[in-house]
Amino acid sequence: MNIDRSLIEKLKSSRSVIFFTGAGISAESGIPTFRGKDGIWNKLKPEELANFDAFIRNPDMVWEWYNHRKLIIHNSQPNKGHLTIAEMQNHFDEVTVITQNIDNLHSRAGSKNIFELHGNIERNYCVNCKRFYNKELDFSNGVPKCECGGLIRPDVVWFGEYLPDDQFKGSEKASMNTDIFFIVGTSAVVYPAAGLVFTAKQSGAVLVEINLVKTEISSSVDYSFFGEAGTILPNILEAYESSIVS
Ligand code: BV8
Ligand code: ZN
Repeated sequence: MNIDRSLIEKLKSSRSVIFFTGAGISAESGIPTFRGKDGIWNKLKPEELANFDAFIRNPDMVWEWYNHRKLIIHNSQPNKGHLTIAEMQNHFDEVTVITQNIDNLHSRAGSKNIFELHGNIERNYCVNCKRFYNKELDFSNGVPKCECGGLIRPDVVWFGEYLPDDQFKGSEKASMNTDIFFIVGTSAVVYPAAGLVFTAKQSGAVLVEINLVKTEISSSVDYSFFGEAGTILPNILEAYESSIVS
C-alpha cells in the first residue's frame, strides 16, 4: 500500500499525535460496531437501552445487554490496530488516544495516555450515592444494589448525559495542541465527541481518516485511507519507520 510521502514527511516533523477512535477499531477484535451492517443499533435502538430512563424503567434488560457486551469484550483481544497505536508511543513525544469505546482495548494494548469520552464497561457505580463497585458484580439476586439501597449502573455515558468533564476538557485541550489527528473507525455522528475533529482542524492539525467507507467528516480531512484499521495503521507505521532509517 502506498502511503503519501507528504504524510510521512509530516509524521517525521511531528511531536504530538492523537488517535480519535470509535467502534470500527475494535471490529477486527470481534466486537460488533453500532451502525455497521451487523451493528447492534440495527437490532436495538440506542434510546431504548443506552439512556437513564430506560435503565430505571427496566434495569434487568439494560444490565442483560451490558453483561452480554462485557462477555464479548472479555473474550476478545486488542488487534493490530490497537497494538500499532500503542507502538506509536515509541516514535513520538506525545501520543494521545481519545476513544468513544467503553471496551478497554486501547489500555489492554499498552496505550498509556487515554481519554475515555463515554466511560468504561469495567467500572460501575451507585446511581444514588455514586460509590464505585469495580469488582465483578453478583447478579444472583437480580440487579445488584449498593449498601445505600441504590441501583448500581455501568460507568458509561448514556444519551442525554454529559461526558465526564475531566475526560472531555482533557480531550479538547489535547486536540488544540496536536500536529496530526487520526480519526479511526468512527461514523462521527455522536456529539460532542465528533466535534473534536473540528477543534483539531481549527487548531491547524493535519487530519487523517481511516475507515472502510466515507463518513460525515470525510470532506474535512487532509488524508483518507479506506480499508481496515488493523491493516492500514501498521502500513503507515512501516512506511514511517522505513523513511527514518533510509
Ligand atoms: C450529551 C456509551 C449533553 C454507551 C455512547 C448535537 C447534534 C445532534 C445530536 C446531539 C448533539 N449534541 C447532543 C446530541 C445528542 C446525542 C447525539 O449525539 N445523538 C446522535 C445519535 C445524533 N449526544 C448525547 O446524548 C451525548 N450527551 O449531548 O449531553 C446533553 C445533556 C442533556 C440534554 C441534551 C444534551 C452523549 C452521547 C454518548 C452516548 N454513549 N456510548 C454504550 O456504548 O453503550 S455513544 C456510542 O455510539 C459510542 O460510544 C459511539 O460514540 C457511538 C457509535 O459511533 P462509532 O463508535 O463511530 O460506531 P459506528 O458503528 O457508528 O461506526 C463505526 C465506524 O467504523 C463506521 O464508520 C464503519 O465504517 C467503521 N469501521 C468498521 N469496521 C472497521 C471500520 N473502520 C476501520 N477498520 C475497520 N475494521
Ligand atoms: Zn449507594
